[in-house]
Formats: sequence, structure tokens, C-alpha cells
Amino acid sequence: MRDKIIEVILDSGTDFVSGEELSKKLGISRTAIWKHINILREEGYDIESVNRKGYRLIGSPKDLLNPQNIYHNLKTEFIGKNVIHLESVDSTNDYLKKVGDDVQEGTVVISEEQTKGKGRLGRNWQSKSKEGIWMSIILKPEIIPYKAPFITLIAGAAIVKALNNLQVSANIKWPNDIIINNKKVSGILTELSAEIERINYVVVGIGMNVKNLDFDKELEEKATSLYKEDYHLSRVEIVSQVLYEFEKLYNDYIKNDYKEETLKICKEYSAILNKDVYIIKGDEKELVKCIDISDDGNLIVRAGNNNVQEILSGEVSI
Ligand code: BT5
Repeated sequence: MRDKIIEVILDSGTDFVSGEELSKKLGISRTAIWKHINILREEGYDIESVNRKGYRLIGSPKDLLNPQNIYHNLKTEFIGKNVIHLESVDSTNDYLKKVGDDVQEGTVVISEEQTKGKGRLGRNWQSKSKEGIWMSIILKPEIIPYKAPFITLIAGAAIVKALNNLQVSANIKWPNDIIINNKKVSGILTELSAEIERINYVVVGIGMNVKNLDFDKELEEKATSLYKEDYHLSRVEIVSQVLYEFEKLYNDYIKNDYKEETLKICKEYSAILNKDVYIIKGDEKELVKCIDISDDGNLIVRAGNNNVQEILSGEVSI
């Protein structure tokens, strides 16, 4: 309801909208409108109200991830044209997987908080209220399922490109970590619903720590946030940049099978290429040198015995 109120007030630009008009348009009482307006003010909207004229929006909080703020900043064709903004949810990936068939491609779900944010392999993703960007994008590409994992690389490239556009020097730790000063600031979880030959949909989940000033003990050493690294950026600005960069690379891949730009970004901003790292497989780890990323997005490494191997998925530790 509050989104609708903001929409009507935004549409009227510098003109006032009367309480009566709002109440008619939205089918609720003037007292209810007034209560919603007060909550919007608490959220940071600067709404002027003048007797017998009504309400007018003077300023909106730039950092509120509501659909209107996002649409206002967005430069994409279809990604993020439908935004679902939630206060709290178990996981934005799980939310989209439940409504998968019923929403249009490019729908984005963003939640201020996740109570069961997920990493890969059932791991936990800490997603405290209003501290970061916890969002998922649904895609319905007509490609064969084995080509879907490349979409994780596209997301990684888009995030790192977006952050660098905003003067943040971030790097990619293959396959799905975005790091600043060696600490993880963002992670990607791509999930697939498919038949053998056909994809129903792909859900790309992106988590990014923005305003966190501290982390739970077990993450203290390995996680960071943009604020902790002294980058004070608006979440809305980051979301619009990420979606914009993502859409370009995604269209290249789906429409033209063109992967070069994604691969170029992944290599240019790689935190591990030409470095010695540990590949972690279960309880074992092996020291290798990263030498390249293959055309399919796999990591190519040289092991201790000089054998060159292609790693399809897994964990890398610097
Ligand atoms: C990931 O997994 O990095 C994927 C993270 C995806 C999160 C997004 S948020 C929106 C969408 N909805 C979801 O439910 N998930 C997606 P992985 O590579 O497995 O890394 C998980 C590991 O990162 C954990 O085991 C922790 O060690 C660490 N970790 C957990 N929370 C973190 C945080 N907020 N920042 C940095 N590291 C974190």
C-alpha cells in the first residue's frame, strides 16, 4: 500500500495530491492514508502536507530499496522491471523458486533481511536487516541446461564491473566470491530448475555486504562490507549498476552466444590468476598455480606434478 501511495505522489511531481484523491484511488480511508504517510516519513521520505491541498513528496531516501526508487534509477530493458521488495523473507532465492513459473523473466526480489540466507552446498549466508543487498533475479533462457553455470560468471563479472564503475576496487575469486582486500564482500548462488533438455528457470542470488560494521565471530576474519572498506555508497545505486551490467553480459550470452566480454572481465579482475592457491576438495587441499579461465568459465591450474587440470566447480583459498 505504501508503495502505491509513493507511486501516486511521485506521479504528481511538484503538484499536491489531496488526501481525498489518495483515499479514492487506493480505496482506503483518509485516516489510513495519514497513518501510512507517517510511516513513510519515519522511513525517511520527506512528505510535505498542507491543509486543504494535500501531500507532496519533497525528497525520498536514496537508500531505500523499494521498487519506485529502483525503477527510477534503472537503465535496463527487462531485468528489474518488476521488483518485489520484502522486509523479511527466509531466502530470496527460495521465494523466487516458489513463484518461478508465474513471474516474468527479469523479476527481481530484494529483501531487507533474510532469516535463512543460503550459500552453496547448504551453507549459511548472513543477511542482517538493512545491512546489505540480498536479492535474486529470475531468468528463463532458452539454452540447454549445461550452459547455465556460466551465468554465475556473468553475475560475478557484472558485480565486479558495477563496483569498479563506482570506484570500488573489488576482485573476483573464482568462481563466485567478490573480494576487497582479500575479504569477501559479495557472493553468488545460482540455482536451476530444469528438465534434461530444457531450462524452466534459473535463479541468480546475489548477496552483498554494504553497511555492516561488524560480523559474527566466525566471519570476522574473512568477510567485509563496503562501509568497512570506507566506500559509502547507496544500495539503490549499486543495485541499478549491477542489474545494468548483468543484463548486457546476459544478453550477449543468450542472444549471441558471446562470452568474451564476461571472460575478459573475469580475467582482468581476477584475484587468483597467475597466483598459487589451494584448491579445496572436501577435507583435502592441493596447492596449484592458476593459469587461465577456459572458454566455458572453468579454472585452469597447474598442479605440483606439472599436470594441467581444468576445475569445474569448487573452492579456492588464497
Ligand atoms: C555464497 O556461497 O557465497 C553464495 C551467497 C549467496 C547469497 C545470496 S543473498 C540473496 C540470495 N538468497 C539466498 O538465500 N542466497 C543468495 P558460498 O560460496 O558457499 O559461501 C558461503 C560462506 O560464506 C559461508 O559458509 C560463510 O563462511 C561465508 N559467509 C556467510 N555469510 C557471509 C556474509 N554476509 N559475507 C561474507 N561471507 C559470508
